[in-house]
Amino acid sequence: MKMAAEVRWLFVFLVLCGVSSCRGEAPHRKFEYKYSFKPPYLAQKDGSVPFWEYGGNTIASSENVRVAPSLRSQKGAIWVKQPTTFDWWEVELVFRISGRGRIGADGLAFWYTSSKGYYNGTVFGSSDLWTGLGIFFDSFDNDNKHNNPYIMAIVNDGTKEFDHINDGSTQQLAGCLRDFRNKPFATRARIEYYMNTLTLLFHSGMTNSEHDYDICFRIDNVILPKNGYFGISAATGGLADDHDILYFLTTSLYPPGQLPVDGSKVSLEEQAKLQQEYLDYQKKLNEQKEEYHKEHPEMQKVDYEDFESENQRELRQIFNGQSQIFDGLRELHKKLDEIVGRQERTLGLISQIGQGAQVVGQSGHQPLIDTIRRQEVDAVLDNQNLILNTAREIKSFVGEVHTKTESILNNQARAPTAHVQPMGYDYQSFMTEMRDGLNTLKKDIKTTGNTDCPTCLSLTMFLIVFAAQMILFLGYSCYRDNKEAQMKKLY
Ligand SMILES: [Ca+2]
Ligand SMILES: [Ca+2]
Repeated sequence: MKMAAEVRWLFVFLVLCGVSSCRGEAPHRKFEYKYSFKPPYLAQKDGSVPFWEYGGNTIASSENVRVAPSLRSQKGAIWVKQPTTFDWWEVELVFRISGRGRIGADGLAFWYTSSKGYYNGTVFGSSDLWTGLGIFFDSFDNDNKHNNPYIMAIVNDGTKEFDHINDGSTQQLAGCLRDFRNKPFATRARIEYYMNTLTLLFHSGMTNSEHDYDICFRIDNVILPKNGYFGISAATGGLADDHDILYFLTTSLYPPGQLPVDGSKVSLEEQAKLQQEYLDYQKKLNEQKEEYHKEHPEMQKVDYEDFESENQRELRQIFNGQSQIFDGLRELHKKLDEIVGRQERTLGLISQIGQGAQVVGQSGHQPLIDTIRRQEVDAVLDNQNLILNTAREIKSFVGEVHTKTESILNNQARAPTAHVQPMGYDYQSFMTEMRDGLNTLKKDIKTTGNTDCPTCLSLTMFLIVFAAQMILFLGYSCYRDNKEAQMKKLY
C-alpha cells in the first residue's frame, strides 16, 4: 500500500529521532563548499566548476551539470579535486533524469571512493573495481525483472566487477524501487554516512516541498575508506536520458564534542582582521553609492531593493496561490487517510462482532446481534418467486391480448366494415338454431302422430307465431343496420 506523505514523514522523523537518541545528541554540521556545487554560477565563464573536474561527455553550465546528455552511448563523470578531510558526511543531491521515452537508460551513479574513477568507464560512466561506495540510480531493466528504475548501494573492495546482467542485484547491500525519471520537480537524494551507518532518503520530485523525503534504506556497520573522493557519473545506451545534477551539497558531520578542526584554527587576531576588512569594504561600498547618487540625482528616488516588477508580482501571486492549493490538497489527503483509517477500524470491529456472534451461536445461546434468519430469507425468496410468476402470467396475458388485437386489426384491414362479419355470423348461427329447432319439432310431431292433443299447439298456430317472430327479428335487424349506418355517417 502506498504510504501517505505524512506517514512517510513521520517515519523519517522517527528514524531521525532514533538516530539522534541512539547517539545522544545531533551531530555538529558544517557546510563544505569545497565539496559542493550549486546554481547560479555553477560553472564559470571558461566552463570549469570550482573545486571539481569533469570529463567524457559531461557538460557544465551555470545552472546544472549535464553528466550524460540524451544521446546514444554517452558517458561522463565529474569528480571532486580534493579528498575529504572529514569522516562523516551528508550529501544532498538534487537531480533530474528526463527523457522522451517511456523507458530510459542507463542511469546515474554517486561515488565515494578511495581514488577518482574514470570519465568513460563501464559502470554508469565510471570505472569498475572501485574501492568504496557506489549508489546507483539504475533506469534500465537489464535482467527484465520489471524492477527498474531502482536505487541501490554497493560497497566494493576493489575486486568485484559490477553485475550488469542482474542489475547488480547479487551485490547490493540495500536498495529500493523508486521512479526518478520525468518528475514535475527535481528529484532529491540525501545520502548520510554517520558513525558507520549509511542512510538514503529519497524525494520523488512530485512536490516542491523540502519535507517530502522518505527512507529508501538504512544500513549499519558500513566501513568506507577514509579521505575518499566524491563523484557523479552517468551513461546512456541505446536509449538515452538527460542526466542533470542541479545541486551537490556536502555537509560534514561531527559527533558532539569533536569540533571541526578548521573552525577552531581561526585565531582571535585573524577574526579581528577579517572583521576590519569587512567593515572597510562596507564603508567603501557606501561611499561609492553616495557618489553615484550625486552623479545621477534623477535616480535617487528609485529604491531598487524594494522594487517589484509587474511580472514578479504576478509570479509571486501565482506561487502563493499554488502553495495554498497544495496546502489544501495536503489537508484533503490527510482527511482522506483519516477516513480510510476509520473505515478500516469499523470493518475490523464488524468482523470481530460477526465472529463473536458466531461463537455465541455455536454455543447454543441467542446471537448477540439481530441478523436475518433462515426462514426470513426463505420468505423473501418465496415472495420474489411469486412476484416473478405473476409477472410471467401478466406477460403471457398481454401477449395474448396483443395477438388478438393484431388479428382484429388485420381483419379490419381486409374488410373495412368490420361489423358485417359478426352480423353474418349471428344470422348463420341464428338460422342453424332455427333449423335445429324445426327439425326436433318435426320429429316430435312425427312421434306423436295424429293423436289428439288438446293442450298441444296446432301447426298453423305455431307457423303464425314463427312468422311473427321472423318479422320482428328482421325488423329489428333492419333498424340496427340503419342506426349503424347513421353512426358511420356521423363519424
Ligand atoms: Ca540496469
Ligand atoms: Ca532489473
